[in-house]
Amino acid sequence: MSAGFRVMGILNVTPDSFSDGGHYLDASAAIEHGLAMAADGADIIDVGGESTRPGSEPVSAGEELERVVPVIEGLLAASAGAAISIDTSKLEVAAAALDAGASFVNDVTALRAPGMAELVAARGAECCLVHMRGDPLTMQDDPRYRDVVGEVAAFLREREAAAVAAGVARERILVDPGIGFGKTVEHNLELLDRLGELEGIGHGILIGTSRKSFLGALAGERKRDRLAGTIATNVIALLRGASVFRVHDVAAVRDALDVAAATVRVR
Ligand code: PMM
Repeated sequence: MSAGFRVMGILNVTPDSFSDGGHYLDASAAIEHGLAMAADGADIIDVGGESTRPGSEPVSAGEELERVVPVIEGLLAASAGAAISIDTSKLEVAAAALDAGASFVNDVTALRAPGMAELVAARGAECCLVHMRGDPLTMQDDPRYRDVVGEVAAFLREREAAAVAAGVARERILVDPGIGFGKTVEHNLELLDRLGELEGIGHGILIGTSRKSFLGALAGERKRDRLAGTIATNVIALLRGASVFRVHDVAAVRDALDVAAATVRVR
């Protein structure tokens, strides 16, 4: 896949994930779904054992490990053909996932757990630094910013500097504005529209809009699924410079991005 961008398929192995309703709690069903996403064109499979949706409660490291490790092992044993990412903010979960063969740490707390940045550095893993205001339990309680893009960029620059200071190679770092993580509908839209301003940080940009509630809010009375809004926002993110797209609906988004990328390449 030389399209210049990568699609990251979401594999939430949690009982409370709003998107899969807990269908993938059974490891073999999760592995099957991951393989299907790889066949649909996912370059990376993002395995997560703790929900980070607004209002969700934390789970123990032991519980998270039990959910994700068999799935990572199963995907690699089946030669999924996609890189494996671990979506966690816990050091021991990231370490066990890397031991099992993951090569990417997707941490919505931007490597703030003690030892996390050092672990990513020591293993030579790729990582994503995500902006989140507060924590998942409280992040949607009246979020306010003076300048959402400026504040998100400043946070990401600070976390990037901490990661580099801990020894993470610059080219292994992606940044992500954290759509929905302590943001109103307007904040999310402004971050998407001004996404190009984050290019100044000097890293690839990862974007996660897939099926998020702001898309439902914009659709108002029309209670359809959020796929059309997911595609629209990912295409806009591509045009604004994003290079990794974290989505549930891999085939549809991959097709849309391939067409959009081919179109702008012609210019
Ligand atoms: N969103 C969720 C979880 N992990 N990781 C990154 N890097 N960016 C995101 O926007 C992001 C994430 C929450 O969505 P989900 O419950 O559908 O996984």
